[in-house]
This record gives sequence, C-alpha cells and structure tokens, in this order.
Amino acid sequence: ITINKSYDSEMCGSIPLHLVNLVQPHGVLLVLDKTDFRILQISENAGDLLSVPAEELLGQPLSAYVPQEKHEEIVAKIAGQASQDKIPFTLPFLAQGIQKTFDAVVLPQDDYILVELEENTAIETEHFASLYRHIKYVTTLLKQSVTVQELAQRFSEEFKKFTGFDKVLVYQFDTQWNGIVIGQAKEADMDDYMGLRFPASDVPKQARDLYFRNPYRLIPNRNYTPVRLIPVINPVTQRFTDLSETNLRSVANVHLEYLANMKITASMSLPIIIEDKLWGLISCHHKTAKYPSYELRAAMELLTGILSVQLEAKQKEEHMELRVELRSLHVKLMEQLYTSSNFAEGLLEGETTILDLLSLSGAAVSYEGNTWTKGITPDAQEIKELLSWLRRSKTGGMYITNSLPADYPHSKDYKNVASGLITIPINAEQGEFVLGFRSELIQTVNWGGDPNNAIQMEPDGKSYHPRNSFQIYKETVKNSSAPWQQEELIAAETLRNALLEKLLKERY
Ligand code: BLA
Repeated sequence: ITINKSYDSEMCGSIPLHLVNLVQPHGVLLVLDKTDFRILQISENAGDLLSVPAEELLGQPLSAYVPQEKHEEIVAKIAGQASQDKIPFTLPFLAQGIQKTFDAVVLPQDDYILVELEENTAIETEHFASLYRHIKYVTTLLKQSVTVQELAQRFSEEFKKFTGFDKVLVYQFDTQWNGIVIGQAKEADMDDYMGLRFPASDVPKQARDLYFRNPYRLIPNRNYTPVRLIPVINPVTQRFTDLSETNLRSVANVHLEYLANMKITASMSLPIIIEDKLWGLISCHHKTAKYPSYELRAAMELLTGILSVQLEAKQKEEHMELRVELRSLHVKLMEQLYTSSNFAEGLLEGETTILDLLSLSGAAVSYEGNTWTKGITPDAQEIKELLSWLRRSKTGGMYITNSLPADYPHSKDYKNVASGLITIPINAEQGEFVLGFRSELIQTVNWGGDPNNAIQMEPDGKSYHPRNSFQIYKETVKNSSAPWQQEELIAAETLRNALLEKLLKERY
C-alpha cells in the first residue's frame, strides 16, 4: 500500500469519466443525426425498454416510432430543445402496436444530438399540488435559520422527509477541496458522518467539474450491468461519444466500490454553486435501490437552488456583521492613535488595541530603532531575528500566515509559540513593521477514514481501490493558528493605510 496525497490531481483526477461508452440501464441513450434525426448509436438495452431490438432501430428516424399525429410536435421539440435547458418532455413511443411513454431529455452536441429516454412516471395533478406546497413549506422553514450551520441541518432534515432518501448530507468544500459534512439527517442504523472531513480525491476534479454541466448525478442502483452503445464508435466523429452531459453515463468503478464500502446501494448528489464556484454538495444515500421520478429530481434541483441562494445570503450577512464590528474598532483605534504621543502607544495601549481589531494574542511595533510589545509575543531576541528575516524576505506588502513555522522553521523553538503572523510594513527596508501574533491552536481534524489510505494500491501498481473504512481518523494539526478571515485582512490593510498617512503627516 502506497500513501500519497496527490490522488486528486494525479490518479483519481485523470480517470476519463466521459469516454466510457457505457450507460446505466435505467434508461436508453440515443445518438441522433443532426439533420434527419436518424438513430446513429443506441444503448443495447433498447430491446428491454422500448420493445424493439437496438440493431433494428439503428439507421431509422426516431419519428418512425412516434404515433403519426405526434410527429410534427416531437420533431419540433427535438429540433427546438437547443435553446432550452434539459427540460424533459413526454415522448410517446409506438412499437408493435403498443404505446409507451418516456421522459425525453435532448442534449444537442456539435455533431449529433443525444437523447435520453427514461420510462415516464407521470404524476397526477394532485401530486403536483402537494409537491408545490411542500416546496413552499421547506422554503419558509429555511428562511427562519439564523446561521449557515442551522440552515444546513434544517435542509438535511426536510430534504430527507421530502425525498424519502435514507440519508441526506450537506457537504462543504474547504480551500483544498476536502469536504466537511455540515448537515446530516439519517436513518438510525446508518453511519454518522456529521462533522467529518473527507479528502479531495473522494470527489476528484473532473467529477466536480461535471456539476457545472449537470444539475445532479444519479446512481439508482450500484449493482447494475453496464450497457454498451452500439456501434461502439460514433459514426459521425469516429470516436467514443462524449457522455459528459448525460444522466445515464456509467459510473467509475472506484466510485461503485466506494458506495459499497459506505454500505449504500443508491446515491444522488446535487451541486451547491455560489458565485460560480462549487461551494458544496447535497449527497443523498439509500440503503436499497432508489429511483426518484423526473418530477422529484426536478423538485430536488429547485430546492437545492433555493438552498444555495440562502446560503449565499447567510454568508454575506455573517461577513457583513464582522465588517461592521471591525469598522467600529478601527474608528476607536484611530481616535487613540491621533490623541496619543506616539503611534506604538496608540496601537498597543488604551481601551482598544490592535489585539482587539485583529484577534491577536500579542503584537509588536518596531519603529525608529525601538521595539514595543503587548500581550503574548516571542522574546526580544527572537523578535529581532524575526524582523531581520522579514526585512530580507518579506518586504512586498503585508505577509500573512497561519503557520509561521512552515515558512520560518526557526520559530518552532519560540518559548511562546507564534504560529500565526500578520505583518504591516511601515518601512520594510529599515525593518520597521507592526507585527501581529496569533498563538498556536492545536486542532483535531476528524477525517471520515484515514486520508493517507484514500487509495489502496494493489501489488501490480495499477489496480487500486477506495478505502474501505470511514471510521473517524483523528489528525492533530500543530504549529498553526486560527485562520485569518478575509474581513480581518481588509481591516489590516485599512489600518496600514491610515498608519502610513499619519506617519507621513508627522514627518513632513
Ligand atoms: C464521485 N464521490 C463521487 C460523488 C460523490 C463522492 C458524492 C458523485 C457521485 C455520487 O453522487 O455518488 C463522494 N459522497 C462522497 C463523499 C461523501 C458522499 C465524500 O456522500 C461524504 C459523506 N473516489 C475515491 C477514490 C477515487 C474516487 C480514491 O474514493 C479515485 C481514485 C473517484 N469519485 C471518484 C470518481 C467519481 C466519484 C471517479 C465520479 C463517478 C462518476 O460520476 O462516474
């Protein structure tokens, strides 16, 4: 077994998901000619679902199987779908005197048209009304949540009730594309993933990218026999057909094993996209096979969209509150600065200090050959050495880290560990800085299974498997401080401008 953390970009990230030439068997995939809608390729399960063998359908226009009186309408729909966004329509399919209805989704490509057919599960008007009432109800409930956490938890609970899935998770990506479960609702006998972090390679980059092209990924039953498209090679492009946008696309083996290891049979995930970035996922699990209707999937899409908008608003609100608070601290600090005899005193002494503004454990000001300190800081000699390192290598604007020892190993030996550092250069070449320190915050990260074993390599060096345990694996993170928030960095920059302005006025 080899251990390595670069699976996301290297191994898992290079599995080609779209050129597999295989689909899941819960629908039929058709590749149509752009001009006359003749069937160029079709999945081999056509016989099962459409009651006409795949070979027989090849080369025929799709309309040959649509009742006469519907021809015009269906042809117009297929031709006109280009502008619409994957909205399914009902397709009547007539073979051997028997008519079946299918939900059809048209996915126009450059050189051909993809059509996905799934057996229609038409809903009653009454059902629709209840669906609508439910969506309204959930939306209202979500609005009452105060924090992001609360919103995520409430959503999980309501979404579980609404969809009937055994488990619903709200999963938020971190800056390294690991993900943390921030909301969970589940059947009692299922594993508890609340608060756990999962490594980036669990949802590798190309899988994440596909969420910008598809509103969900549905795997109704991991125990399926994949179905081939025939002919294997697309006759127009002379290549495998790109299945990126299809729902039916067959699932990567490593992920099917993953689902088995999680002891689930069905899975459906939907993206939470905020400001054009993949913020997180809704992940739904079911112990047995589960095949939600198109209508339910559409409603799930809608609710996830509503959640995304509310999360965005909630986050903005939280940032705004912090900004307002920092703004008022800044104003107080400025008053002090302009009334005190020297600027170090203005920053470090008095009712409000830079420690309050930037949530520091200690601070130092080095100016005109003197050094003043406040709170928990490294000792005089250590600060002197740190300043000369900064003067040599960190003169280009503010330097911010939440793990100083990673950049400057010497600092590991400080008596008062200063794991976080923010510098506000006054005159960096002269070694004049304001330094803000944050103490070490030893953190325990609870992983969903050991991330170092995310991939189990076989001795042949080629075959591999996902990890088979999602038991909590505790990692202790040392030598780092609490992270710096965007708003705090803005406050530091604002403070820096104000300081420079004041010092300029004094000098000239
Ligand atoms: C796909 N992995 C996925 C998907 C999810 C996860 C949600 C999308 C498909 C789906 O909805 O089932 C991961 N699901 C999670 C996580 C949780 C969850 C983290 O519920 C947390 C609770 N996977 C591995 C390794 C590799 C890998 C080692 O563990 C690579 C070598 C790959 N995962 C992988 C691939 C896909 C995937 C390739 C895409 C599968 C597909 O769409 O065909």
